[in-house]
This record gives sequence, C-alpha cells and structure tokens, in this order.
Amino acid sequence: AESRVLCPALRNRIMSADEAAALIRKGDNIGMSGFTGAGYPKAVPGALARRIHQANSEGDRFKVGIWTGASTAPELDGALASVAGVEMRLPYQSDPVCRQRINAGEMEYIDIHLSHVAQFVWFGFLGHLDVAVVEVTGITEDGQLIPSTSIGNNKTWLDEADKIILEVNSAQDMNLLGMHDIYYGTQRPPHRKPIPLVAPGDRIGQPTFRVNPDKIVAIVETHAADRNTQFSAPDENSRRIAGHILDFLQHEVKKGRLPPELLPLQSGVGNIANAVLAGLEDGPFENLTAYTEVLQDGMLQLLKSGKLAFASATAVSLSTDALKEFRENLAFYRERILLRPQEISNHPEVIRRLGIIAMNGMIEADIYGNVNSTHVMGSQIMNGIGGSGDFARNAYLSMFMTPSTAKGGAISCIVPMVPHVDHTEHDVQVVVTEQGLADLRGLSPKQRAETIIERCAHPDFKPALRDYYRRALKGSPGQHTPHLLDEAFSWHLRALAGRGM
Ligand code: 0RQ
Repeated sequence: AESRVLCPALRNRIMSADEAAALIRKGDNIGMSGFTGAGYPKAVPGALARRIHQANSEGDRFKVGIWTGASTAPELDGALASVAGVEMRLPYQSDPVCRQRINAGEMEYIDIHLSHVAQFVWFGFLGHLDVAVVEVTGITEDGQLIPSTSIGNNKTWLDEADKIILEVNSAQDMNLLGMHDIYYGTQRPPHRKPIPLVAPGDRIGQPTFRVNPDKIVAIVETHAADRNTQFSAPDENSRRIAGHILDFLQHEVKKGRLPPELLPLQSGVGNIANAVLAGLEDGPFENLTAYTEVLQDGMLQLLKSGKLAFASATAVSLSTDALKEFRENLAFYRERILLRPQEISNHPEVIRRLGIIAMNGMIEADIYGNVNSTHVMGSQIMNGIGGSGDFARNAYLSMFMTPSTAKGGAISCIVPMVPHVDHTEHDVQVVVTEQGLADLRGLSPKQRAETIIERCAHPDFKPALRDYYRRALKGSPGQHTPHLLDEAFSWHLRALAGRGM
C-alpha cells in the first residue's frame, strides 16, 4: 500500500515499532491516544511491553506512566498491565488485566473527570509529559495530522510532550478527513474566553492537528482495526429501563419542560444505553441531536434513519457490522458527525449552555439518590467515573440507570447508603431501574427516599429498605437525612461475607 506519510521531510522518521519503543525511557509519562477502544496505538504499546518484560526479567524494574483519553484495548492496557509495566494509569480504564492489577494494589490509578485531564496537564498538576504516542489516519504534505477514530486528549499530548511517536494506521479511512473539529482557542485562567459553541453541529476549530515537526521522533506505519466491540441485543431489563425513560421524556414534552425534538442527548456506553437509543428509533421524537462522548451503534442507526439530525462526540466506537455501514457511507456521516477534543465534548460550560439530557449507567444508588458508578463493595474499582460526572453535574436533566439487582438477584442496586460516592444527591435528578423511574426533582431527602424505594427497588428488597428507612425515621438523631450509621453498610458487609444482601 502507498504510504500515508505525505510530508517529504518526515519520511526519514519512519521506523519499526520496536525501534520507536526503544526511544521511551524508564519512568517516562506517556500520553497515548485512545477513547473507548477507538483510535489507540496498535503497535508501539506491545513493543514497549516486550521491552519492559525483557528489562524486568533481567532484574531491571522498568515502569512508565500511561495517560490516555479513556479506555483502550488489550493491545495497550492489557499488554502493559500484564508485564507490570504501568506505574500510574489515568484517567479511565476498563481492561480486565488492568483492573485486576489495580485492585491487587500493584498499579496506581487516578480516576479523573474526563474534561479535567487536558487542563490538569496544561496547569502542570499531573507532572511532566515526556512522550506522546498517537494514532493518526495520515500525515498531509504540509505536515498536518489527520485524526483517527477518536480525538480524546491527543491535541494536548501533541502540544505538551517533549517527543512524539506517531502511528499512521492505514486501516483507518482517509475519508475521516473533515469529521474532526480541533479547537485551538482554549486558554488558561485568568485569560479564558467563552467557548463559541452554541449548537452540537457548530465548527469552532480545524479538521487537523498542528504539530511541531521537530518533536516527531518516530513514525510507525500500521494496518490494524480498532477494538470493535460487539453488541448483544438488548435484554428484557434494558428494554424496560428504556421504556420508562421514553415515557418520561414524552411526559416532559407534554408538560412543556422539553421541546418536541428534546435537547441534545448524552448517552453512556453499554447495553442499557443501546436499548434507550433503540427505543428512540421507534419513538415519536424527530430531529434529535446528540452532544456526547462516544458514538456507538445505536446512534449510528439513529443517524441513518434520520431520527437523529446531528451528533457531536470525541470518539466513534462501533461493532464490526456498524463500522462497515459507517465506512460505506462516510460522506453521509461526515455531514452529521463531528469529533472534538474531550475537553470540549465534555466541557461543563458547553454542557450547561446546550442543556444536555444525560443518561449514564451506575453500580448502585442509595435511598437518597447518591450514586456509585465506580467501586464494587466500596473498594474495588470497576472502570472509572469517565465523563459521567462532567455531564451529570451540568446537564439539563441528569439520569442514572441500572437493573434493580446484580449477580442474579443476590445483590440490590438500591441500598441504604452507598459505600463510595461518585455523583452526590445534588447531581442526580432521575433514577431508573426496570421496576420504574424515580423523578427526584423538587423533592427533599425524605421524599426522595420514599420515591426511590417505592419506584426503583426490586420487590425482593423493598420490605428491607422500607424497614431500614422507617427505623431511621425513629432512631436517627437528625431528621433531615435519616440514617442508622451502625447499620448503613450492613448490606454490603453481608454481601462481602458471601451471604447476599
Ligand atoms: O460485573 O460482569 O463481573 O458480573 O458490574 O455491570 O450490569 O453489566 O452494567 O456494563 O452497564 O456497567 C456502572 C460499571 C455499569 C458502567 C457501570 C457488576 C455486574 C458486572 C457491570 P460482572 P452491568 P454496565 C460514558 C460514561 C461509569 C463511567 C460512565 C460504568 C459489572 O456504566 O463504568 O458512566 N460507568 N461513563 O455484575 C456489585 C452491584 C453491581 C455490581 C453491577 N450493585 N454490586 N456488582 N455490578 N452492579 C463512557 C465513558 O466515560 C468513556
């Protein structure tokens, strides 16, 4: 195949992944591309893992810091975690090997709001960024970089790192050119200006990354597909959750609190999110828009059918079938999709201005509406907060959804008190399970508790929750948010002892 490194001055930097990985030093902080399994480097992380494995087997402890957009894939997170090569990982992961290392105490991890990452690096809060390893689709004649299937923090990595390693992936489609909007107007306080974005489809930047060519130390040519997660058809619980949400949205339109075309949608990842989007396909709403992080199969289908007029995101993360559809009709989708840096896709200012309807998954909620999205039984990380906090805090409407039970019904996802809080009661307006939807707007803590227990809890756990709440109403010293502190975590303690809840 013809090289996509069209800039003549850069051609002498083409080398193998092993040669490129040899340019990384022990202890380096590395900013890698990648967001929800899209646009991550495919070759250099594996080469680096081999190098680390070799060093470790010679008794030379070699670790690096790995910063990304969000989750990546086994070739990156899995490869580096399995050779114990990661000192510090941020801001989000969902890899089984990574998770196991973190929970075993063998790897440090910081779980950060995705909109914070770039600015924390600009501010110097996270230390020095030594190397960027970024996948691109191609390099133009004048040395601009055509982004790949995700943008994430790539602009920041390219701007801030001392050295840049590029992977030019010829399996990505050159017709992606024009689907990206890289905003170069962000400033540091006290010089910040409003971000001039007032609709999901507004272009405020440029289609390519600028890069200082002197910093490019290596270019590796690859030809490899993204993770391409397969989706299963929505299960019964997901369909019921989606049904409650669609009824609620219709109710809100009737009440005049939402326009008929709704407001821009943000949807988390996974089965329930996909079921909601599938429900919108058959629903009454037209001319929808999305301002979200990740564009998955469900949204692509909505764009295709015309229900969704426009989608802004930072990554396109599709199954193999959906990817085929996407590539065959790229000209169509390029008119309807914009990918932005994650500090813009998740920007609190923009989310507040546009009035987003945010829908995210959770592990559990307590009776007052505090939400745990990240930690099983209070201490074991699952994935991370991701963008859910960026959206929940600043949304027009913030919803959290989960089946009412986990582990085959043994565990209740509605509990007296969550043992880890990601979204406080102040940021949670709607809680949805397959049992029903609790609209918490305008309710006091005690009213919230009654609503969540009655609407959302599974019948197997409702009596115990009612009993806890009733006794808290009698025994709690404070009657604003009644709790029995010696009992509040007893549900989790029973589950940890293997006795269900
Ligand atoms: O574990 O497979 O080992 O049994 O948690 O649960 O039901 O498959 O749900 O895939 O939708 O994930 C919150 C993790 C939900 C996800 C979370 C166990 C359950 C299973 C997964 P097993 P499900 P989902 C956009 C926004 C944070 C990031 C975010 C998430 C596993 O939605 O990571 O929102 N959100 N980002 O068994 C014990 C409970 C449990 C439980 C579920 N109460 N107790 N285990 N599980 N509930 C994306 C980005 O930001 C990039």
